[in-house]
Formats: sequence, C-alpha cells, structure tokens
Amino acid sequence: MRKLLFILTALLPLLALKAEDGSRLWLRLDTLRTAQVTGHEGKAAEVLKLHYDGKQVTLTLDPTQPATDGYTIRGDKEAATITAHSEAGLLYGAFALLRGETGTSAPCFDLRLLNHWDNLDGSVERGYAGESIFWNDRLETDPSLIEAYAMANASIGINGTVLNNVNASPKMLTAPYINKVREIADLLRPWGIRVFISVNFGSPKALGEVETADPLNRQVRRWWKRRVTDIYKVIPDFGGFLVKANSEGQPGPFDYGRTHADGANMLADALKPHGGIVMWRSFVYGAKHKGEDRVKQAVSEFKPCDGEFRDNVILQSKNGPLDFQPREPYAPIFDQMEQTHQMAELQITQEYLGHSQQLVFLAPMWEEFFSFVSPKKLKGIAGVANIGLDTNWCGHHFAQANWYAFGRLAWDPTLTSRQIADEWLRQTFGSEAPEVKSEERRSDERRFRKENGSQQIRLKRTPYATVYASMLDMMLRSREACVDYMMPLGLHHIFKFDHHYGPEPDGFKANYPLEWCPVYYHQADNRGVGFDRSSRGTGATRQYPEPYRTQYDAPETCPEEYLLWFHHLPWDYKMKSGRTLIQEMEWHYQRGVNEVIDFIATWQQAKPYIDAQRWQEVNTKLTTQLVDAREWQQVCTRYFGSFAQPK
Ligand code: GCW
Repeated sequence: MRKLLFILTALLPLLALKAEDGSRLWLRLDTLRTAQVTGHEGKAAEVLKLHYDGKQVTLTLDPTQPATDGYTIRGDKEAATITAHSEAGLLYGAFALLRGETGTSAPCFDLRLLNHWDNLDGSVERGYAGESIFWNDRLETDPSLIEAYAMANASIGINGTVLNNVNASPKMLTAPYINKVREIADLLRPWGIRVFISVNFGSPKALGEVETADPLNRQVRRWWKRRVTDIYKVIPDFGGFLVKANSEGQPGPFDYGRTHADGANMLADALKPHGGIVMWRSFVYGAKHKGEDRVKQAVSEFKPCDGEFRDNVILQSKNGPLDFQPREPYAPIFDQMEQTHQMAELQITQEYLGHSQQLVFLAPMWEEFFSFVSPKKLKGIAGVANIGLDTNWCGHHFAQANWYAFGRLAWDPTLTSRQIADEWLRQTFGSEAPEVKSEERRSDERRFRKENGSQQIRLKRTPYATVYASMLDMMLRSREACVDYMMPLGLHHIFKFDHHYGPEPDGFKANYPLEWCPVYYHQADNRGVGFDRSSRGTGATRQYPEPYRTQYDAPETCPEEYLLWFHHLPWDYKMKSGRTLIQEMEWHYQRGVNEVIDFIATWQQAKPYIDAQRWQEVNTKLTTQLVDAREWQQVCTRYFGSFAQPK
C-alpha cells in the first residue's frame, strides 16, 4: 500500500504537468531523460538532458562560427552534434533539434525583442490575457513564471524584452524598480535574453530632480548619464531604452523646442559607453503636423532628421502608417529614412483584431509586410506582446500561435505562414492522431447504438489527417476572414472608441481628436466612400517609391485590398468582379461571416482529438467570434448601405 502511494505521489507531478490547460504553450515536452548529453554545460544541455528522445548529443562552442546566435546541427537520433558560436546559439540549436531540425541556421535580425506594454501597477495596456507577469503593487516576482517565459522565448529565438509600457512611468527609473529589473534580468540571462526598459522622456523633471527635461541642458544630460551608469552597475548587459516621445501626450524634446534627434542622441550618448541602444518610436501624430493626414505625419516629422541620429539610435516604426489595423499598406517611412537605423514594430496583441476573443493568426499579415519591406533594411524587430498572467498566457489558445510566429519570423522572415502554422500546430496539438478522448468514444458509441439499434460499434469520425489539414487551413484563412468581416477593401479604424473592440462606423465625438473618429477615416457620404490619399487628395501616395506611388495613386491600378485606403469612390464604382462597390463590400462582409461558420465546423470535427479543456475554451471563443463577425457585418452594411441607397 505504502509502495503504491509512493508511486502515485511520484507520478503526480508528471500527471499534473500533462494537464492540457495551455500553460505549457507549444512546449509540451515529455520528461524523458534518455539522451546522453556531453560537451558544453548550460541551459542547452539541461533542456536536452530532460527532453530529447535521441541517444547522444554533443554540444560544442566554436567561436570561429560566423553568426553569433547561429548553430549547426549534424547527425541523427543515435548521435547528434550541435556547434555554435555562443551559448545562446547552442540553446537555439537545442530547441531546433527538439523540433526535428538539422543543418545550419542563423537569425536574420540581431535584435529580436518583445515589447511589453505593462504598467507598474500590473495592468497591461491593450493586454487581453490578465495582469502583467512582471509588475504588481507588491513588487513581487514569481521566478518560475519568469523562467517559463524565458524558456518559451528562447525556444523561438527571442533575445530581448522591454519590460514596461512605452507610456512609461518616470518611477521606472527609481531604485526599487531598477532593482526589480535586475532581478528579472538575472532570471532571463541564462536563456540568452537581455532586458530593456521604456523611459519617460520627462523623467528628470517629473521625479523632481532637475527643473527641466530639455535634452540640451547640461544638468539633464548629466542626470541621464548617472542613471544609466547606475543601471549598468547592477545589469552589466542591460540593452537600452525604448522611447515614445511627443506622441499621445507623452513628453518629448518638442516641449523644449528641440528635435527628435536632439532627444534621442542625448540618451544615446549616455548609453553609448556601456554598449546600450535607444529605440526611438516614430508613432507620432498631432504634435508638429497637426491637421495633416495622420498617415503622413511620421514621415513629415522624421524625414528632416534623417542622418542626424547617432549610430546607437534605431528608429522603431509600426508596420503600417496608421496603427496596427487588420490591413494597412506598409509604412513608407521604411523607404524614406535612408541614413537612419530602423526596426519594425509588429503588434502581437490583437488590439484591433478581436482582442483575445477571436482566432486570428497574424503570420500572413507579417508575411505581407515583409513582401514590401526587405528585412535587410532592418536592424531588428519588436513585437508588442500578448502575454499576461492567464493560465494559457495569451487569453486564447490560438493566440499563442502569434507569439510563436513572431519569434520564428524574427529568426527567419522567409518562413511562410504555412510552415509556421504547421510547426506550431504540430507542437501544440500534435500531428499524429492522438488517442481519441474516451468520453468522446463513449458518446460516439452511444449515439451509434441509438441510431442503429445495434450493438455493433462503428465509429464515423473525420480522420485526424483531414482535421489537421483543416485546422491549418483555418489558421491561414483567419486573418483575411477578420479583414472581411471588419474592414474590407482598405477600410480602416472604424472601431468603437477607446477599447477598439467592435464596430462604430458613425463614431464621432466633438471633444476627441479627429484622428480617433471613424467618420474621419471612411469619409462615407452620399457620393461615395473612402479616404482620398491620392495626389488629388492628401498626397500620401507620394510618400511611396515607385512602382507603388503610381500604382496606388489611380483607382484602376490600386490593389483592391487598399482601394478605400487611398481613394474615395462612388457607391456604384465598378469592381473587377463586375459588382458595384457597395455590393462588393457586402460580399466581403458575408464572406467573413461564412469563414467563421466554417471555422466552427472545423473545430467540431476536431473535437474527438483535442483534450477537453482546450477544445471547450476555443469553442466558446469561436462562438463569440461568430456573434462579433455578424455584428460587424450588420452594423457596417446597414450604415454604409444607408448612404448608398438614399431614401
Ligand atoms: O495603438 C495605439 C494604442 C495605444 C498605444 C499606442 C502606441 C501604448 O491604442 O494604447 O499606447 O498606440 O503605440 O503608443
């Protein structure tokens, strides 16, 4: 009896680990302890010793390997070797081996960062997965959680993280918080992840330590130098600062009549001796060029500074010129700043894509971005994280795929959405038919007996291979579905105010900036719909190089997915399909809804093969998604229809 109890207790932790609540993300690794791992000790060895199902692995550090984070894997399950320039390289190699990869690989970008919009009180701006994993009022950290976070990131090659919101509290630079940053940095370091923080440009003044935050003021410069030195004393590999300045009410150099370059360079000078960098965001509107078409303002504001930034400043821009919409043309600033280091900011959290309520796989959107902006132009890439304290980390089980996809694309932007979805699905739900759930089998059997009045058992289930293919397909179609049921044909920003969930096409508030009002963006009236940004309108097309400039400028050549982004067109404008514009809009809304109906059918077929909790949770969310899609369809077609067919 005692022996049995002992065995049971020994097994319990293993069983507990197996609970499929999504907490293990794509890392549903069995504890095998079968592999003999020799050579370099470190996290890579630890991971492989526990989880690799081969026999023998040798880890070798070889500083002559060209790429710092790259690795080479040779051999097979009997005997494999991983060679890498760095410890991080070995770790990336170890996870690649667990995924079944061999050969040589190196990351495209040196900087592969997550940006957390986490506030120090624990709330997360645009977070839909619970409170912050880093911050809370008690200043408490759960080391095992941070380590799990680190391991997940290391498994997809992410090597840095910005721990707090770009709408940054000046408190971040005070001792208790820097101390916390040090603690987190110590936990992340073994996994090859460096920490960065967002800073409030007005900090020296806001903290009451200097009377101004003017970047050209000597005391201010000295203040920043001292702060930076203090940080490096406790975090020698600290990465640097991310800054949102003179944007949406944040302080910045304009407050003192200075330029973005003055501001960024001042911080860069403080960081330079320690090897730190400044990531200065270009997400600006309403400060210097108030009244100008919002999508043009970043270029208007930054182009004059091109060539003026220090070498350790990187301009960080969102993929599109507006703000993380389900579809935008790429941001032309990537072509305009020729003498400035640049990086792209993508949003993993689904602020404008149904929060964590909707299944929307974002890799196709990012793949689209890279088809316009060559990764070669970029120093790095940042993803606004969708992570919180929720058991499954991201709120929606399928939202984990977006975190995964971001990391994989940061490593290799030539990977296709299909490859990434396949990798993720395989690891998260399995590519082989899992044992059919016993309760499913029993209910199948009951149903069969009832229907056939027979005792013979014959199960009619869609084979797992078919189900798997449909799940993959669902992921790949989900972003276009979202565009269709929310804002097809280049429509944008017709969301409900503030929380950006759900449609409000008639949205207008006199006391709000016009740039937050849906009516400003779709410009629907009795004559037609769309924003004329052509050379006859705001001229935003002129910010693009050829061939896009000419292509986007004329409705006949403008890709239909961007049509209403660049043009205001009559309701009876003839589309390529032969339908009128309003009919085409209706057609897209309908297609979006139909897609979600189809996703639900796919998920029903998947039921026998997916563990109960994850299946149920996803199913509930899909039901919500359909309600939402129908709401978008009804509200938008009714609203636009009222202009198109005036009574
Ligand atoms: O998308 C908008 C969001 C803000 C965000 C801002 C930004 C962090 O609505 O919540 O603030 O962009 O990117 O700075």
